[in-house]
Amino acid sequence: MDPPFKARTYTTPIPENTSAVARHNRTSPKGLTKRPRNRYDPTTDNAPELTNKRLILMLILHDNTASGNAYKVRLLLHQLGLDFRTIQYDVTTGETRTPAYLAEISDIGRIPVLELEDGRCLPESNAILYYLARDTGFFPDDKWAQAEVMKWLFFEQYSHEPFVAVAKYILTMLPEDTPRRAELPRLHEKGYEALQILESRLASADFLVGESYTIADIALFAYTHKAEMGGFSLKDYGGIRAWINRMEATAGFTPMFPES
Ligand SMILES: N[C@@H](CCC(=O)N[C@@H](CS)C(=O)NCC(=O)O)C(=O)O
Repeated sequence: MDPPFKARTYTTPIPENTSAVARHNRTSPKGLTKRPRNRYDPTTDNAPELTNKRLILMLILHDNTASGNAYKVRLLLHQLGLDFRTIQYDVTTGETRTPAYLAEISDIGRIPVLELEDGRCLPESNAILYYLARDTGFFPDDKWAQAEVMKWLFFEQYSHEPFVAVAKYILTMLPEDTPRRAELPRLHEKGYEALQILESRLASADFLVGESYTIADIALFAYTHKAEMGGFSLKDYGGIRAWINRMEATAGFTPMFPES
């Protein structure tokens, strides 16, 4: 069992007195203010005045360190070698439901959201995986294989995450006496159905699609490898456990809880 997560905010030294940069200087989501979508266009805007520090425009992940959906994106960003910063939100207290968040970051009201350098914000973990992976080795060229990746992404969102992730959420993020514990038997029944489908594939294959590692593996790995936090046992799922070991050996792998 992992230790309880500690929210962290990464801050990068940045110049002051520039509106574009001020938006990057948020260390708390409570500080969000309304802002134009396209924050800085180098072809038309005057460059912000620089101090002795450099202007840093980089990808921002609106994040929560305990979220498997957010971890999918962090893992792929690491494996692609892309620089990014994160802004942390408490997902148990409505920080992603404020009017400012809904207007400025995502009308869906959840993390993860990938904010591009030009200020556009993309929600939905699997859409973000697709956006980042499309022209890379993490997404196949073959049309059939592409559709198979999509199959697993939709499976993850409809048949796996609503059970495996929600059980983890109830057991690790809510108080011990939450009435939501009554949901656990059904979540476990449906979650094990999803794990069995994964096991059927992984008992005889190294990865979910074809012979190689794709974003389908990343999407399913996130909550499957932490299923025990939701009260599931992977003891009888040898194919899944071997796949988890293969995933952890991929180049540029980063764990969900780096401090553990
Ligand atoms: N389908 C979404 C689900 C995202 C999601 O459920 N995010 C949770 C954290 S894992 C959240 O932001 N919860 C806060 C809330 O719903 O207010 C995805 O895959 O990105």
